[in-house]
Amino acid sequence: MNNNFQRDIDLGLSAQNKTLPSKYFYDEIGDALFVEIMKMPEYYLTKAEFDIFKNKSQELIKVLKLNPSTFFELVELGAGDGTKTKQLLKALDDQNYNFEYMPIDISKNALKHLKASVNAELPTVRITPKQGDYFNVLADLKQSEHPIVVLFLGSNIGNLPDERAKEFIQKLSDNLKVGDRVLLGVDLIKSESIVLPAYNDAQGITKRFNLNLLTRINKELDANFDLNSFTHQPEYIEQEGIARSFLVSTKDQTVAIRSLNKTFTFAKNEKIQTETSRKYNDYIMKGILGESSLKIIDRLTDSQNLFADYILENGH
Ligand code: AVJ
Repeated sequence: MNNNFQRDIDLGLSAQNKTLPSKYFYDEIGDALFVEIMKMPEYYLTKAEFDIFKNKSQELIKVLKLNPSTFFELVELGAGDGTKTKQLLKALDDQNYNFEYMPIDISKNALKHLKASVNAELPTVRITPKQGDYFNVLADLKQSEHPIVVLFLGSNIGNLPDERAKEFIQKLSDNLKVGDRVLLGVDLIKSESIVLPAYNDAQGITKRFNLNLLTRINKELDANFDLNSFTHQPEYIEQEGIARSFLVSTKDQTVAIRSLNKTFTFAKNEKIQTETSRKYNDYIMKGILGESSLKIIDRLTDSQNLFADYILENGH
């Protein structure tokens, strides 16, 4: 990881338009800050998807075409804290559906915490965490004849540029059998007045989350970024439906990254892009599904129409 980290930071900061990959937000501090972001009143995404899972669990079960007597694997990509998923697990468990819940994550620690909380709250739900790469675990599961329902929630796919998202969908469908289903949660395109505050909460948690990337580079690559000389700047273009986060240099400055034996110069007002958060509509979703065999069979939204859970089925 550290070698990749070092290489990716070097590449991103050496480019004409500087970038840093958003996947590196999530060290221990970043994980905790993201939990705080989800509690911010401006961050509507988590609340909206929770609304669907809490108030439309019966509809979810229906559109996923689940059968109480046919065993299935409920696979979740990314462990999270399970707040949303537990609503669905509870509804399935109450109605005696025959299934096993299988969260997949790279982090052993995240899986350990999730298993403990599911065991405590829903002791009759079978949970088998799988540590590893999403696609390796799915490739293993493809060997079994049980139907699979994949959950990929939280608009996590939105961090991928459209071309990468398309590749992700293609790989996902390659690792599923005919008839397997996917529940893909995405944020919907809406006005700037709602989206921008979600990435610029009044308490400044998102700002700390963004700046933590520089703290992480300082710690792990022995660098000397001055956190007071960069500001957090989110932008959103409603016509394209993409929110982007930047760190902006507030002055002409030079930063040394000792583990790279290099210095990087930043002009006053120069931007480093740290994140892309794509928003969707049916047209964009269809474009991303592209030539893959995953097809939209339904879509549920929250009561305010902020967020959508697309139900996809894998064809031939
Ligand atoms: C977890 C990728 C869905 O893009 O909204 C939250 C991460 N970044 N605030 C998003 C995030 C800044 C989030 N996702």
